[in-house]
Amino acid sequence: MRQYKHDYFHNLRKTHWAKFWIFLVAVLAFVPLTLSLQKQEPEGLKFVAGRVYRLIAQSNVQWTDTGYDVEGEQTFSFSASGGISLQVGNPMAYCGPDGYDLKTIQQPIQDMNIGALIGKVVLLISIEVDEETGEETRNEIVEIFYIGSNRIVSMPISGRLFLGINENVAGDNSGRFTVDIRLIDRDVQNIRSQT
Ligand SMILES: [Ca+2]
Repeated sequence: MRQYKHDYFHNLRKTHWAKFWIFLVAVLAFVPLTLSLQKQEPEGLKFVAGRVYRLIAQSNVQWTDTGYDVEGEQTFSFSASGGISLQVGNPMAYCGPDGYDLKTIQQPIQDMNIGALIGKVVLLISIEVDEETGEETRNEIVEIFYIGSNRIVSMPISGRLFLGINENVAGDNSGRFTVDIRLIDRDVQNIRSQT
């Protein structure tokens, strides 16, 4: 009887351990499965203070990804040149980085000239991929700001820097702006503000 009792509890304990291991394996198998549903994007390039970077803003797409990441509060000087047409074949629709002397409600920044150089910073929170359709949903915070031909801008948030044209219908445009951008050194900024 005593022996039977011992075997009984021993087997019971073994069953519990077996259940535990099955549970653990199931959990470990599930973790990479859920992680694969959250896509990651590679980090962008970083600006080094004081250096001048020459970037391009294409006019026939609304936004050009610069490939660079910025940090909130970083201050940059922008200097842009070049010319674009806001409507191919229309010689009147030509403008430089300050834009065309017209403001419409159908443009990203409504109180600035149409066609002007603008920028945006996109902070990606997550990319969720629908398992069945493969469709991606990007959860992101977007801040748009004005640049024009010459301006110093403090970044509103951290994220990927895009350059764009202050116009919604970009498909019929031609040309591009050349944009020289320089990260202003924080120490130099501090010295300037103290003097
Ligand atoms: Ca256009």
